[in-house]
Amino acid sequence: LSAVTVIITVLVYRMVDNNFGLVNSVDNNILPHPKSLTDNEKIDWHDYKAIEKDSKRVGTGEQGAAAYLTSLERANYEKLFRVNGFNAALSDKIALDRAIPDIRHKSCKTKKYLKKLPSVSVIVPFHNEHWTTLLRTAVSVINRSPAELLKEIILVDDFSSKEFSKKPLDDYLATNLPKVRAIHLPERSGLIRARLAGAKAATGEVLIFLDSHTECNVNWLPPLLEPIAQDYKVCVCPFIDVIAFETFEYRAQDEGARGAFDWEFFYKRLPLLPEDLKHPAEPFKSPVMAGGLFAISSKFFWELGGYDEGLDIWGGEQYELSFKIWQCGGEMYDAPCSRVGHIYRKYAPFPNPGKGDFVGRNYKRVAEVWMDEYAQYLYMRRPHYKMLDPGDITKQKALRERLHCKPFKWFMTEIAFDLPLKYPPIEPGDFGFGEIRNLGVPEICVDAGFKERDQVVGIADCAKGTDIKADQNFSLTWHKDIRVKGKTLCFDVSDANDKADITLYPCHGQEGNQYWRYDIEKQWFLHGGNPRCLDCEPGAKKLFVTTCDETSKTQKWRFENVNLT
Ligand code: UD2
Ligand code: MN
Repeated sequence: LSAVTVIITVLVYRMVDNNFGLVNSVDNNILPHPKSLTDNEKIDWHDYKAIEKDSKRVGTGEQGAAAYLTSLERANYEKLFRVNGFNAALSDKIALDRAIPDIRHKSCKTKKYLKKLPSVSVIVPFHNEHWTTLLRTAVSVINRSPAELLKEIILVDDFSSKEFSKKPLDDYLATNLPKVRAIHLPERSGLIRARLAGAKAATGEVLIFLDSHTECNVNWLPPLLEPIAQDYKVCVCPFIDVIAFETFEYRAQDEGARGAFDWEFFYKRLPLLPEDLKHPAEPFKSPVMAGGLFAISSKFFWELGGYDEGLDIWGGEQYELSFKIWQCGGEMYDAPCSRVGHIYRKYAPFPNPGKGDFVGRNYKRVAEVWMDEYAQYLYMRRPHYKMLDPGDITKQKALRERLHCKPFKWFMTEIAFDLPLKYPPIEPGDFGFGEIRNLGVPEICVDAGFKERDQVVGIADCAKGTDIKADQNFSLTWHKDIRVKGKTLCFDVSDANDKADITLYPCHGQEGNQYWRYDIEKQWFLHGGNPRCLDCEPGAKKLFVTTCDETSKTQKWRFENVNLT
């Protein structure tokens, strides 16, 4: 009898183990009954010895401070900057195990997490990554992860041409970083298939993907793992901090936001919801991930078919996986207590490997498989996508069918419900457009003078739409900015002093310095939240904003066409 009990117990434990101890694989929407009290036990995972040691470090770039090269050291600067898109010469001066500031919300510092957490494989694809930024990524993972949770780090070399990427790297890892190994792909495969190769080789219960120029911060791992331990169909992203490409200074990008996109598929961010703000240390739902840094159970990743293998080189995979997760029964969260720094490069230094518009093809694959009728909004802005051949997508469509994934409309209404307010699929018409004519002085109009970025806008004689030497056609768009017709340059005022200039600057659509309104009754163009009025001095040929004055005649402007609806 007791032998039978032992066998059953072993079986039960094995089954439970495969689900990370806590997951009920039959119905993941119902939290499992705790096996025993100890399963829900939470502990303080902080490594106080390491924190103490880090706090004492001094030197170049230590504690995440901005660092600089001396004039002698700048010899290498240009060359290394050009091939990396960041200050790689400076990286070489900074310790691989430098300390970075713990900028988590204060309530993260006392937060406890489940004692029983799944094991982890960290996967880092890289193509021609610089030696020290690549190794710093690995070292920060090792030094800031509990050893018992970290199974391995797999660096997937996507056919790099820098010679140290092969044998010197393997040798270095074998001698210095035994938990880290490299896989060398025999041809350029792109970051998506590189991640897939890493995921196939991984043995951990949870896969964590990182870019090859990142630094993990204090106690980054438990906040990523706990939600997955509770439900294997949850994907968790850390907060992505900024490592400045020039100085390697470490700082927050903001206080958190929900991931989104616009209809050209640029990654965008939506504000947190009121309930998210109430619990600053708790994970909150995010519609899409930034792409590079996230944790997902290996089980769920492969249930979702991993990534679409047809996605080439770079781009689109963040949307594919995010849509798939949400539409096919999973959830995605951002965990504020997990922070990882990332070098946002100044520019991508890799030449196109002769593959044409691979980003366009990737986007089209994602749109065709996952976005249903919403795909048209992408094609409206990029009409040439209609002609692009996305290749064979039958496998992806079959997967969507087999997993009974929900329609994109569900994703848009339930998860990304506030996205269309900020990024409307169909852009509303302009509030007004045409000539902006002064009512205080006859025949004076606003004139952009064919100026470019960072140049000041002025006034000129009104051209009445005929003079090709005039640049007097403007629109007040639904973004509440004033655009020069035919350009994506906006009227921008950054000076708080009186009679501040109006400068042309690329439109950002975020109001602020580019926020304008037209008051039809007063005939004022109002700038900013603390409004000032558009005004001019015809003698000095100057256009500016100043305190609004009901008695001023030069503050009155007639806008040629105003949309009254
Ligand atoms: C962002 C993501 C990135 C990825 C990308 C869209 C973050 C912080 N970064 O752009 O992870 O989702 O959007 O695809 O969210 N790589 C290869 N082979 C290649 C090209 C790149 O292995 O052919 C590696 C590269 O070394 C790096 C990673 O892929 O480790 C991401 O590339 P990136 O850093 O150029 O992308 P990024 O951060 O601009
Ligand atoms: Mn990156």
